[in-house]
Amino acid sequence: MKKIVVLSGKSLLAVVVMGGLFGFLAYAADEKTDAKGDLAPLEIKLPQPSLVGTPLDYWSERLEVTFKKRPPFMAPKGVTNVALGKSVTASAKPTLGKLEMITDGDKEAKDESLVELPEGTQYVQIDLGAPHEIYAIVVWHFHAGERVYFDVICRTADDPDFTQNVTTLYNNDHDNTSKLGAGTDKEYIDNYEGRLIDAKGTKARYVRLYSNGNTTDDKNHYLEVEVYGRPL
Ligand SMILES: [Ca+2]
Ligand SMILES: [Ca+2]
Repeated sequence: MKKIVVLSGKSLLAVVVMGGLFGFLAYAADEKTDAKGDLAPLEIKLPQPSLVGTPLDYWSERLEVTFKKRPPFMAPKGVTNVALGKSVTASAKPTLGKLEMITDGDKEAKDESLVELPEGTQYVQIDLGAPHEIYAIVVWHFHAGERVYFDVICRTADDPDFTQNVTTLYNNDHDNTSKLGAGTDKEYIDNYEGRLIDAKGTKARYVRLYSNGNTTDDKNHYLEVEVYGRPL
């Protein structure tokens, strides 16, 4: 025998309310899709890959080894390299090159493009000139030959002394050599693609990048740092 379900007034009301709720959820999901639609792959101008150099004689269980190209990085449309031409300071005077070369757009693996800082934990700091919403930071240390730079740490802040709103975006100093806290990010081999650090829309004016020597020598090097973002 077939059962006939008769909805009472109350049940009908519940059905209507539930229907409305599902409709709202579907609408909210659509909104998310729309927000995603405003993303575009970052256009990062890459330097020439370097084919000469000494192969790496280094291994660590924390070393990331990949033979794949970096997949496109999605960021809101209209985001550009806001570090280009911005002023750079550092923890020490360069022993090669000038600090302004870190934001001059040249990232070719040539000696004349290289900025070198002395041995030990050193940092370079970029002043974006105003608070920005930051989506990605790309750093090229030196990619002529294979090198791993040690204790790579990337932080952002609202003030030049890094006391206000300090955010750590990358830290592969697993044993806290640089006394900024131990990090769990991977070590990696520098190459022509640079290292892209996901900044997840962090709001800041200053970007600081630390390192502590590399597998070839004890010095610290930079060809270029790019900061993809937009003014707040
Ligand atoms: Ca440069
Ligand atoms: Ca360390």
